[in-house]
Amino acid sequence: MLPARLTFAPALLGLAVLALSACQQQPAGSAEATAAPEAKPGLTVTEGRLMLPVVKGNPAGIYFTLTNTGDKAGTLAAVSIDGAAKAEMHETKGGKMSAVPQIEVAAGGTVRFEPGALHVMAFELDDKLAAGGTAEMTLTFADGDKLSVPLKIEARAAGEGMAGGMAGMDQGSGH
Ligand SMILES: [Cu+2]
Repeated sequence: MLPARLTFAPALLGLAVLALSACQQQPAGSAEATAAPEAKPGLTVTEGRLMLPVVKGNPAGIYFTLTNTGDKAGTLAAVSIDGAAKAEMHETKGGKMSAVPQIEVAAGGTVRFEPGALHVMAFELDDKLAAGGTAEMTLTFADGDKLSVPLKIEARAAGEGMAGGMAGMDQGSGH
């Protein structure tokens, strides 16, 4: 009887410790779930950056990679930038830039927004958008789902390799 009790007690203690840690984990897990309400399942944004214009008052270029790891296609319908009055999806082709109303990201597919190609432009920038900081970008999908991510704000250096693509953009945005 005595040896049985001795081995039973540590087992009970172990159960109590397990129950305690389970209780502690639950609130942390649910807080995490509510902290990111604007996350679309299966869709992620990486390498998000906002390139400030060389000339103040010109639009900024926004570049990122949108990846769909889900099994359903997603249709990106609108982009907004916290700190910009307006943002549009554009595509540069043959030196000309035109607005793109929506972009489909196939299941398992990737869409790149990059200089001289598909990109986002943001207009009427707030002064709070400064190089070295971050700006929040919100993507709105055709089904109403949203995805918010931070963009790294960068200043464009004169004579940068992407200058050719940017020149086309500046030209197009002039009218
Ligand atoms: Cu553009």
